[in-house]
Amino acid sequence: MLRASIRAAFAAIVMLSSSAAFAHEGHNLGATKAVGTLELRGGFARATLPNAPVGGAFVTITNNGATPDRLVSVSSPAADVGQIHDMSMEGDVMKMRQLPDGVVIPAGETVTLEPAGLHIMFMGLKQPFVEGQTVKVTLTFEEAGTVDLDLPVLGAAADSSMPMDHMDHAK
Ligand SMILES: [Cu+2]
Repeated sequence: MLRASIRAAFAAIVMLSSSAAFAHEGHNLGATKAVGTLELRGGFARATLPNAPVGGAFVTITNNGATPDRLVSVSSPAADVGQIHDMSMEGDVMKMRQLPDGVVIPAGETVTLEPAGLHIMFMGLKQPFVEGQTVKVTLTFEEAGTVDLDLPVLGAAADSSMPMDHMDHAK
């Protein structure tokens, strides 16, 4: 009895630590892709619950060029609408807002879209994002043009950083 529960606890720890290690080493993250002077790496989407209306996607963008570029739009065949969002603390409350002008990628700099920060939000999901599968995403940049990514779907652990009002906004 005791032995069984110790074993279960140990297995849970091993699972947790191995998935964390994988994420760190980038094994689970999307392939690096270049478009124009931009390099995109470490992309992923977050698993969603069945019937969840929204899902988040994240990627790191480096601009190796001498002029700024701008991420102007996002889309996916898996969702009706893609938006670019920012998240910030207002007092004790996490607030989310759409960035209608997109995100500037300054020359020579890296912008990271990540949980609890800038992110891509898909609304009207046609099916849930399932861990282990991939989501096709198209990013459009002002200068560099469009780039297609196959984002691996990672577990929903970081969803705890997503505020509940996420479900309501931008409807
Ligand atoms: Cu959002």
